[in-house]
Amino acid sequence: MIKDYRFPAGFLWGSSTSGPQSEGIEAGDGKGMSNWDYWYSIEPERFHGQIGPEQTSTFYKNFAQDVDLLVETGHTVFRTSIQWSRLIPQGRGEINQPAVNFYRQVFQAIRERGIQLYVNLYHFDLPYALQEEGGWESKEIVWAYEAYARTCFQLFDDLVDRWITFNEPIVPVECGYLGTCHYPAKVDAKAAVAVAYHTQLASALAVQACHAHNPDKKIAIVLNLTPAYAKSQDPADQKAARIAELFQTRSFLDPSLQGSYPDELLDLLEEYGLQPQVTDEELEVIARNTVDFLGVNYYQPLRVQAPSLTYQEGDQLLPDHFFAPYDLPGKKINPHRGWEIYEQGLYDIALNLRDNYGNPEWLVTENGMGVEGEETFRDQGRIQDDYRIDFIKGHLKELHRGIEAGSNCKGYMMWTFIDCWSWLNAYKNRYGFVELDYESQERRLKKSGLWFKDVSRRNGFLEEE
Ligand code: BGP
Repeated sequence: MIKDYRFPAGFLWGSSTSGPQSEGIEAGDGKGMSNWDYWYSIEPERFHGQIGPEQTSTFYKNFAQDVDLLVETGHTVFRTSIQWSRLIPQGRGEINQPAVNFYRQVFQAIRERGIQLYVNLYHFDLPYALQEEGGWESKEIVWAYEAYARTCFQLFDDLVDRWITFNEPIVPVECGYLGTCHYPAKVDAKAAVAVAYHTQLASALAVQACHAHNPDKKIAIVLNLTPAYAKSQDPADQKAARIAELFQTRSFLDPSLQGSYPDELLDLLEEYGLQPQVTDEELEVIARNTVDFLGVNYYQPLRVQAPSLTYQEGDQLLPDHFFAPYDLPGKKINPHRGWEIYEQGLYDIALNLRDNYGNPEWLVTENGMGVEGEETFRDQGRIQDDYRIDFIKGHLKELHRGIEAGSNCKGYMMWTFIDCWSWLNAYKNRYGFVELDYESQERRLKKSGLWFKDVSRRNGFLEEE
């Protein structure tokens, strides 16, 4: 039997990228140093192949050609981000005029093709000058971010369909303050909590500023909603999953959508002496400025079990004291990235939003498959990435099921339209609908790019089942 996976009228099809992963740095472009640029300058060996953030997929130079590729791959929506360090090189104060020209040209080019444009203000990239002042550990950065957000609304609001405050704000918390794969790569739970709180406050201030600038404009936050699945029904495993979800998901989801933090999370912070410094006014700002819609990035589930580590007074507090990873036997996996593939996670997210968060409007803002050595799949000049098509299809089927069950999802954006630079992994894993020949900078459509155009045109796909 052939099943028609058709999506609701007006459903948006596209992809996401970020400024720091796509633009690159050109001589004379006036860009200031970001935390990534700085980290690469002092520890290039941390970056795969020692390829740093200045050598990304050269969107700064080639955006006109890349925007054509958006059309060729059926985009009706596209998300990118402004680099704070490009627009305001020192984080505060002077604006870099070439950056204004660049972003206006890019945004105009996208809109002229009838593609909806979602612009994110922050994708893991802080101007280094602000990092030196303490980065997100310092509340001062919140006000600097608010001023930056206001500047963006003033300069670009006429060209932007929808705004986004932050991409995956829990990631810099986890990776930069509880782990070591983002700068400043230190492990300090109290600092991690302060960073998370300051980011949430900054997000709410940007929502407020966006609406003050243009009451009709919608603004979201993008969260990696990784559902936490317990190893078993055992109460200790169940508790571990609940706490993992509190830390990794609900710490931003609840304040962003409902305006307040879960009591259980606040109790835990108090129990371990981790509370950040908050004022009633700040909590009021968070309460009053929830987002208009939500972006959801989904790659993999989080499988957890009861922790094996017990916290002793004086220990460095770690997530491992609350939950331990659980390796599900026989799981489906993308071996290149080491991430489990669990399509049903998207359905579970859809229902969680429907049932526990008042069924807000949301979009999938990232989902994708990074593969190493894709050139081995080249046949007659084109990368035949059937694995990527299967990956997307599998997730779209679960999304379709969630939408049929009433969840309010309005679009799907893949990560990403062209192979791009990826933080510490640089160009190891390729994600694009379009192949980037790193040496020649030549762009070539992959099979998935052609397939996606067809999906977008027919607003879904047919599948023999
Ligand atoms: C998300 C980020 C993206 C992108 C993607 C793929 O978490 O928002 O910036 O990088 O993951 O992950 P990676 O690049 O680490 O393979």
